[in-house]
Amino acid sequence: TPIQSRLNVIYLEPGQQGRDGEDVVLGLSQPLKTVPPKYFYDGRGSHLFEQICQLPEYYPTRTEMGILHQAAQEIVEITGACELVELGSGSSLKTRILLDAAQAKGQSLHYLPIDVSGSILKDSALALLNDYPNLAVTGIIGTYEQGLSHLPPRKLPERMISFLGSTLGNLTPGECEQFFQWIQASLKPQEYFLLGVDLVKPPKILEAAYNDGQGITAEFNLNLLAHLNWRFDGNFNLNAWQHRAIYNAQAQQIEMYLVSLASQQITLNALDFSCEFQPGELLHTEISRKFNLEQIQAQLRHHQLATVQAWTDEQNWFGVILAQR
Ligand code: AVJ
Repeated sequence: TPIQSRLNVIYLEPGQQGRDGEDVVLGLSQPLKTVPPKYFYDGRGSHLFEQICQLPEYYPTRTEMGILHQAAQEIVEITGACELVELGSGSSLKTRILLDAAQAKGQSLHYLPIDVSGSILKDSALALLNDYPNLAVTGIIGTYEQGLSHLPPRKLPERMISFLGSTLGNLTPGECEQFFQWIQASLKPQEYFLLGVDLVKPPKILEAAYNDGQGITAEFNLNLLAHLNWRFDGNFNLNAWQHRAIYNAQAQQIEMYLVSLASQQITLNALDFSCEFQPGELLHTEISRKFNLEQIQAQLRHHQLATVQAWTDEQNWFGVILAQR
C-alpha cells in the first residue's frame, strides 16, 4: 500500500484547548519567571534536541536505547499485538527498536506518535512508513493532554502508551501524579504503559550532560526565546541571555535557566504582554527530575499501573518500566 494511504495526521496545536500562549503569560507573571518546556520544541528546537541525544556527555538516549535493544523482544512477547501511542515521539528512533521486534513476530503495526512539533512528526512518520511496509501511522500534533483526549478509536484490540527518554522529568511531582491519572484513564484494563526514566547519579555526570562542551544545550535553551519571538511576535534579544544548568541535589533535579545579562523589557505583541528583567535575573526554562526506580514504580502502582517488568543498564543510570493497568 502506498505511503500516503497509511498516514493520517490530526492537528490539535496550537490553541485547541485554552488560548494559545496563555501558559506563557501565566509563567512570565510568576515571581520566578518561567516558560513551559514544550516551547523548546519548534522545528529547530527538535532538531537541536536530536543533536543533544548524540553528544558524548548526554548519556540518557544511548543508555535507554541499549536497554530497549535488550528488552524489545520480551516487551513484544508480553504485550502481544498492540497499537503503540508514543508521547513526545520526536524522531521516533527508539520506537524503531520496538517496531523491529514486533515486525519480526509478524504483528500488525499501528503507531500513533503525539508531538507538539509538526515538522519533526511528519518527517519521522514518512521515514517510518517508507521503512516499514506493514505500518500504519496516525500522527497527532499537539500536547500530551490534547493528544490523549483526542485519541481515535482503537484499530487493534489493545494499546500501549509509551513515554520514553525521561520526558517525565519535565513534570513537577504534582503534575506527575496528574499525568499518571490521565494515563490510567486513557487505558483499558490489561493495557500497557512503557516508561523510561533517568535515575539519580553523581552530580558531576548530571551537570556535564546539561553543560556540553560544544554548547548545543546552550543553543537549545536559547532557541526557546527565538521560538517565542516568531510565535508570539516577541523582542527577545538572544545575545542578552546566558545558558545555566545546575543540579539541585535536594530536589534531585537538573534546573535550567536563562540568565538575563541586562536590564530589558520584553514584549510579546501577539499576547499583548510585557515584562521586565533585571541584570542577573533568571528565566526558568526546565526541570529535569532524576528518579529512583523503586519509588517511581510505587507511584505507578498507586495509580493502578502495576509493573510487569523493569529493566536497567549495568551502571543503573536509566530505567525502563513496563506497567499494566
Ligand atoms: C527531553 C526532557 C528528557 O531533560 O534531559 C536535554 C531535555 N534538556 N538537555 C532532558 C533536555 C536539556 C530532556 N528531556
